Amino acid sequence: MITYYSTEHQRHHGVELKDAAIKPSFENPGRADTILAQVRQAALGAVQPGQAHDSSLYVGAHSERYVRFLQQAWSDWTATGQTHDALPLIWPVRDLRSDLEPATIDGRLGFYSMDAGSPITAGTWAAISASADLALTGMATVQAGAPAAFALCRPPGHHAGPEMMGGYCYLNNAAIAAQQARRQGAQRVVVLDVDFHHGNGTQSIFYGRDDVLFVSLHGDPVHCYPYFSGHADETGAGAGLGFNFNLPLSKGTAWPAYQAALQVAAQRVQAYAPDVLVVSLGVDTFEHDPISHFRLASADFVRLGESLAAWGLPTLFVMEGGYMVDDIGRNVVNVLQGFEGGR
Ligand code: OKP
Ligand code: ZN
Repeated sequence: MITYYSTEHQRHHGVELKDAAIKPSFENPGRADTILAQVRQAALGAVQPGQAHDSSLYVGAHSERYVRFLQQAWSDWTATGQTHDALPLIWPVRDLRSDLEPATIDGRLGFYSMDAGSPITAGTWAAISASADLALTGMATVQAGAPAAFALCRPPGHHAGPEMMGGYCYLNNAAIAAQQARRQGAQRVVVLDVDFHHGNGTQSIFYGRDDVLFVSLHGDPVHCYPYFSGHADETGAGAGLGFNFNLPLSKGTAWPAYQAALQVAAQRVQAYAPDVLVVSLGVDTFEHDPISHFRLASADFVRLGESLAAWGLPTLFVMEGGYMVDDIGRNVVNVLQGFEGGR
């Protein structure tokens, strides 16, 4: 299968707050580079650049004003005389006003985020727009008839909601691709999220809709980030009721329980009869991931790919998380090769 990759991701290298200190983020450029190296070494297929798309195609998954905020945030920030990475430090929780968009960048950073995990840096817009464009390019390839494509997106996207960044995510690459599939004629789209963390952003974007089914396997939010979404009783709202399916799993989940949950997901997806599948592919379910708590072994990722192939759907893989940099390339390639072998 074709891998879509852009060097623009290297322009985004931010910080995060960890252990009461500002440190280089776990979400670093080496992640995409090591995945690319393994894709090449495994001869998975061609590696191609993405096509540039107009940012209006990000609207639908996101609001217009949020996309504008992202595009202008760094210049708004430097206009205040600051040159270090911008992080939000205040949020409009419960009793505070969340109906007014602040005029200042300090207020806007909090207004448009859910945590301090997504710094705005000089190269953030270049990287996130290129990342979203890879997902759009991959979707075009799948809609043109390819059985599968891999968008090697970085930064990831599944925590980004209609109007918020967070958890290393800014533009929701998978949701943008799903929305584009609908624009281009797909009637029903499934987004399956296998990242360790709940894809709260994707859930939120499609929560009121029945044309995109969101299915997620993830660490139970009782114990795992993002803590405030991902419970099984979040099943959709309004027209979307019944079209959001969360499968929270305990810390320590290994392949047997994971496979069982995947079978439950498969049944729901089959009943929905989608035209296309978008897989939010996080490999932070790996047993040695430094920030996650499942126990999948490298060989299990082959089985994951084989299982997904059995669904028999045109499939776009969109890269999400995975932080054990030495192993994520192999684990990603295992999924993709398992998928190709299982077809
Ligand atoms: C992004 B993705 C928990 C710290 C959590 C943010 C994690 C974002 C994960 N100790 N920090 O879903 O892989
Ligand atoms: Zn994750």
